[in-house]
Amino acid sequence: MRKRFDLREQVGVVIVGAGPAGLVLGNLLLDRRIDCVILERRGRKAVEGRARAGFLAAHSVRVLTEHGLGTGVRERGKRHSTCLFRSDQGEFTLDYGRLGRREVHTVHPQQELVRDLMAEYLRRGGELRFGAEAEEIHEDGRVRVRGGEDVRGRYVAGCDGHRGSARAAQAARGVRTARRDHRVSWLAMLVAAPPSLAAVGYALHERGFAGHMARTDTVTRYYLQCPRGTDPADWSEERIWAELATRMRTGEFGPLRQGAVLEKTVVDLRSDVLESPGADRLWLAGDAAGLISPSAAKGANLAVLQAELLALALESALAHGDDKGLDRYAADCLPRVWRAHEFSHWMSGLLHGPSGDGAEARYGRALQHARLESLRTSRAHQDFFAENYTGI
Ligand code: RFL
Repeated sequence: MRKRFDLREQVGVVIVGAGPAGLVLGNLLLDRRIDCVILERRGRKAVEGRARAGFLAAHSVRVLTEHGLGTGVRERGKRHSTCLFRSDQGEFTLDYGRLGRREVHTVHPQQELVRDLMAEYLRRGGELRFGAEAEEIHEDGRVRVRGGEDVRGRYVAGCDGHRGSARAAQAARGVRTARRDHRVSWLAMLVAAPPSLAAVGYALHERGFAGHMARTDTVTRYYLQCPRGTDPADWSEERIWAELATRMRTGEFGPLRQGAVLEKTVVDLRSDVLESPGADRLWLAGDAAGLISPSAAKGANLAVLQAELLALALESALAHGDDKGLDRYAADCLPRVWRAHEFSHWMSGLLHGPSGDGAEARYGRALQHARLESLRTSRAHQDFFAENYTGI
């Protein structure tokens, strides 16, 4: 029988949120025999069905594999090592697996990763409460659960995303946030069709960016840059495919494999980083500690990195009474977080040119093309791209 914690009792770590950050952390803590409980505000079906990321960096795969969490990624994940750029100058492919550090991505949809992690966490005897929304996190490690009893932890790990209660608690302590609104939005779609390209596709067009990313043999993600405030309902399937065809220049490079649009949401590209990812009893990881725009596919990978670092620090504190790891947590993760943000910002500049016909817009678009041309022709630039594209 699995142990059910009496939620009034103090546990080692109360983890708020069962996304990639919370589930990796929970598994790593159980591996180190640190007791924990995960509180998740949604139901299991909703958590397991939330399609978001898909590209796992080599570092993430290493962490999963080293901790016995890599079976799904190994068995169902697909190696990915090329990307393709299209513009009015033609197209070119970068075989980034042969550039930079020669690292590749593994494509494994986030909802499958979450399912794998959840199954393993429960198999290891972990306690996971669905429908348990943390309303407030107190300085003494008490977490108030909506409609339920308080839970108390020696430590609380805020892994509840960028709109969760951990952020609110940090803000109440006066922790500041650095943020950037990239002033760009994407219509993000999941389509019931096999990938149309063997590579990640980035299309630069005067009408805006379009992207293509493999997910599985039968599902592909597409992106269309759209104005802020766009209502997805205004985008019929017909309009989506016509716009994708224009921006991906199918007349020149061949058709896309079409299928039903399973999901369409608008994502506003925004980034932020909390200047401190925790103190005392409350420590944050993943989107709770910083949100990164999806332009370079880094968010889930940063979540895995931070969960790994936080698990080590919490183990030292709880098993050995040594707080040095927690004291160092910010210094260990923030430089890597900022490097990912810098690259993501660089990528955003590459993918999104300004619209309009004014002098500033024309200048901005010319810079965008110069950057693309440098990437096409300069080996040094390609190595920079590859190292940062796959690196965490
Ligand atoms: P998550 O995944 O948001 O999980 C947080 C969990 O906390 C729960 N929760 C609460 N539970 C209890 N009490 C509360 N008060 C709570 N408030 C929230 C939520 O229900 C949820 O289950 O955060 P986490 O774990 O930090 O993981 C972050 C990643 O999900 C995110 O960064 C990525 O999805 C970003 N991202 C990508 N990242 C990549 O590394 N590679 C990609 O290819 C990639 N593609 C993407 C993306 C994000 C996208 N969107 C939708 C923004 C593509 C898209 C379109």
